[in-house]
Amino acid sequence: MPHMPASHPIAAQPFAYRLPPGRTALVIIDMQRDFIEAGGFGAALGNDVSLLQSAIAPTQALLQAWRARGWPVVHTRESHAHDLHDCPPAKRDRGSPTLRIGDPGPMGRLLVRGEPGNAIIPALAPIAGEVVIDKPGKGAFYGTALHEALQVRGVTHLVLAGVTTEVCVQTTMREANDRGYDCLLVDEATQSYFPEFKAATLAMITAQGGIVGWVAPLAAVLQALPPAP
Ligand code: TIU
Repeated sequence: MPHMPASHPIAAQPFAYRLPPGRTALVIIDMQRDFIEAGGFGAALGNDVSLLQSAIAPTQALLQAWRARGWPVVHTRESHAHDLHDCPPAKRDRGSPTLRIGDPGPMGRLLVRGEPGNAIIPALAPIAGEVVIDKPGKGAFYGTALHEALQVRGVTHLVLAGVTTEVCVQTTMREANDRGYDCLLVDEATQSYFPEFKAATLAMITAQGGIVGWVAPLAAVLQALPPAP
């Protein structure tokens, strides 16, 4: 890792977050067509997917900042194998969606790896050198090699973005916190189909002295980064 100037503390809740340059991964959770566009899994569950649009530009800003500094970037996709062997009946059979995981929809089979709808949205598409994790669960550590991928890169801190705040983002953040990562969630870069659930999640994360981690606005993060080389 080339020498990096120190970053300033980020004005975060519940207190300042210090980010080690080069050892902090940006983790973008499930910014997939399946959740953000019409005809995907999120819509099949009965949600208004337009609510997630506002997270795209702030996540792009973080992605640009990380790429400019050569810092590690991780993208995750909630996805299942073609034969659904990694989708337990408890997940596929839950509730009464209009289409279930694996059913054919307008963007291909819902939440199935390699289908058009399972791709990350073009605005945030991964580039060479970035880690892409296919995850069968809501948390990005369950059933994946994410922890190992972070360890070999010397990552100790995670800055999180993505959707949805109270489901895959919060589950991943809790898994990461238990594994010893210091985690910061960027307010504008995450979104939920339920605004009240997003607000409650941010409050839960930062309560009790940061029991799960930190939350900060985008501007506070960008302002605190050392200049790009
Ligand atoms: N339904 C919902 O809010 N979320 C998910 O099913 N997955 C993710 O959060 N990615």
